[in-house]
Amino acid sequence: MRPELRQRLQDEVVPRERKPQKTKLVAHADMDAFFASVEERDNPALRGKPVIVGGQPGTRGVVTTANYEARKYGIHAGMSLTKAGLLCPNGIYVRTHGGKYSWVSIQVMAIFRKYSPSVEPASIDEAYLDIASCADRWGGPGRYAETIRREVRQTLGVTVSIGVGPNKITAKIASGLNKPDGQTILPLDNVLSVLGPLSVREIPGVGASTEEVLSDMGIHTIRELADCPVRVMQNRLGKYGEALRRIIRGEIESEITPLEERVDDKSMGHEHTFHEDVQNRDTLLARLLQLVDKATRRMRRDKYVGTLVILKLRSSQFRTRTHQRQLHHPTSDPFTIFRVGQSLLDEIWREEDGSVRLIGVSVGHLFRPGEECQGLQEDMFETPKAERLNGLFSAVDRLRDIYGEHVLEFAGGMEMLRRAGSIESVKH
Ligand code: TTP
Ligand code: MG
Repeated sequence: MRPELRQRLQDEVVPRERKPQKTKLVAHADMDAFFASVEERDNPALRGKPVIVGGQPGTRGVVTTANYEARKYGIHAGMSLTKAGLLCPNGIYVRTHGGKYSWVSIQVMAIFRKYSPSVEPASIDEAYLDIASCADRWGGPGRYAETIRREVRQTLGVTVSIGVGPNKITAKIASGLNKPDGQTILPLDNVLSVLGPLSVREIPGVGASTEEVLSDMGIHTIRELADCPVRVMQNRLGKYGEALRRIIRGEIESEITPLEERVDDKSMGHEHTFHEDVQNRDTLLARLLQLVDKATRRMRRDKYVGTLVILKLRSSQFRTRTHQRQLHHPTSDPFTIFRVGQSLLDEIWREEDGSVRLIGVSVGHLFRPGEECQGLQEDMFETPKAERLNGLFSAVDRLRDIYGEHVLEFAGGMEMLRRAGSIESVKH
């Protein structure tokens, strides 16, 4: 986060308890079609039309978000602008205005802080609020959520959906059930009455491979997962499986870590100045991969995950540009971070822009995941894959401890260098 933004944010923050606290009641608030809603707010001519944020169709780059109108055409975040253009040729395509969304995000978080002693921003447009001690003051969680939603709508002209549950995961599922501009309050004594019929894929962190393991076990719905005997769960999915089952039954409390208590802006990153300025995308990507590898190695060592990727480029004329993206889930996975770095690079640089003197990448908003979320963020429930990758990374880290950093390089990076014909240019 830029220092001035952080300062503005901290100015809004009332001094509060320093220790992360466990809470029995969590609200998850997530803005609706966030970037697109801000664009619609600022240009009423867009309202009611399919709005796609990211850039012009046919250009390199991806959709960052689409409003609900555009989603009817099958457009979603991450889709290439070329494909979006084919699916919805009459859509309104707007470029991404990152600074504007960051400012709205700061204002939204400031509203949340008026309503909770402990607010944990989870990405640019979502936060967890500890509401155990304050919901009753507003007449219970339902009224409480309505009050916050009204204030956000009236003050900022955009809408937010809210879910309330006994922990972060259940609250996050709930916030998605009545989107856009809705709310869902899970009954604390029986969360399964609402969550039970949903597919296990609705659980944040459960991806295709965990779904496959669960499906093998005859488990498709959240209720079937919750009803599965602990032993069976432990056998198939280890401690993650056991935690998953308990969380979904509402048996595990969450820790809410306010921004000011995160290690946050002590981001971890690396940069490299080329011996000769570089104008080849593959060479830049190969170097990016190595830098990501180094940064994530430090993150793994110190057990950090982060939610912000920042790419820095300096041109041969010493013009420096940085570009950043909030991630959806905290991660230290080099492949995810590299992919985001790559798309940032593609958004701000073209070969015809000239040569690059320096490239850097860092991961910000660092924190150590709380106990209950360990393994639940990102795709950690992709256990077979995650365990394999974790095993692989720790073996690689050990070899590097012994033989030095360059004993092993990512094959992808080597391949890109070969393609670029510049394998020599990055020798250390
Ligand atoms: P989301 O909360 O996932 O999406 P959303 O707010 O657009 O829509 P909704 O919550 O109603 O489903 O993401 C928040 C913002 O983050 C989104 O508006 C744009 C940005 N974003 C990206 O830049 N890239 C991505 O791949 C995604 C998923 C989101
Ligand atoms: Mg959102």
